Amino acid sequence: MQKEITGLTTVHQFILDKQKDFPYATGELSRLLRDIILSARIINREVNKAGLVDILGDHGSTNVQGEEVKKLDMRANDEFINTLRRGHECAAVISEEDEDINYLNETGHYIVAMDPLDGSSNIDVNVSIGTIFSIYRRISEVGTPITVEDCLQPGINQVAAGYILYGSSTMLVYTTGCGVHAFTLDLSIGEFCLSNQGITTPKNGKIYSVNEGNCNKFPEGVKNYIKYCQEENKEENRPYSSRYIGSFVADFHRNLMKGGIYIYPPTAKDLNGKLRLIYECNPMAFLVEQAGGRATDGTRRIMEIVPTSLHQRVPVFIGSENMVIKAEEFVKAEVEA
Ligand code: AHM
Ligand code: MG
Repeated sequence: MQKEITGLTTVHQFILDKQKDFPYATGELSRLLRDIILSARIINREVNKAGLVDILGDHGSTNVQGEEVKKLDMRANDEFINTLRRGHECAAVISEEDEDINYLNETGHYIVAMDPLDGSSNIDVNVSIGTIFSIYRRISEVGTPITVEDCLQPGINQVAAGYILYGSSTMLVYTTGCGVHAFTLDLSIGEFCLSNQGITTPKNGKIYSVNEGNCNKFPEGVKNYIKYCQEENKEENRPYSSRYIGSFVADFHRNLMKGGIYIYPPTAKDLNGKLRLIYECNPMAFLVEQAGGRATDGTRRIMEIVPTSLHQRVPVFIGSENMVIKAEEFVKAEVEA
């Protein structure tokens, strides 16, 4: 269960306190997190202005200063990369928005992977969106050029991961492998303040999240699991509730806190589903496992899959442990039938 919180702790105080537990820590990871948090605060400001788009100028149009107005997801991408470039700890950034690796500082120790603004189809309609990030230590020697292998590491190599949810309030949720902690942005002081320490997700939930509009294109095992979720069974608390925002960060966050399963399965059109292994699935898998949950592609642990390309997609079943195990049983039953 979550620990009780006394007083106000900012995310920076919290990170520094945690760093003291590791006497050999150099502070570089803390500085990297600080840069990510700074970018998040700037993006939060932009996201909050999204409704003013008609006044400020639409995407692709020219604003009052004569500059072309960029899409918000591209602006978020630029913001993160520029801040990380100035910070020196980051050797390279890989992003859902960029085809290739962004090479920053050869002397940096870390690779940052990110989806700068996930669920961006929701921006124009004022629905929650999010930023997802994860951090890897480079494999190649510091001071030499970053290699593709540095960027294609399995999720088990992540040293930190997290997301920022731009919702009814703005929250930062992250892990460095010692539990999952959440911070809420207090706009009056401009700081993320500790709101949930040591989050654990329920082993069983009552929510399933999947785009049911695609159901006809799902594998039989997934269709059967959805039917199971909808069946009447008092002892097992079914039927479950269906909740799907279409913003991975928001759907994931709700399920993390309340218990539930999020599925983006293979479809007849996209055998690997839609979500990206490196930018979306690995960070969430790290978080959910740290909170006591589970993440697989139906058969394999997400974090053990070795990526073969930067933008690789993967089916994902993620959330409360027992719900994911049950969904896997349905997937397996189809394979064996
Ligand atoms: P995006 O990275 O282009 O925003 O796409 C990812 C989003 C997720 O946030 C969301 O869960 C999913 O796509 C929704 O997809 P769909 O509309 O196919 O259900
Ligand atoms: Mg995305």
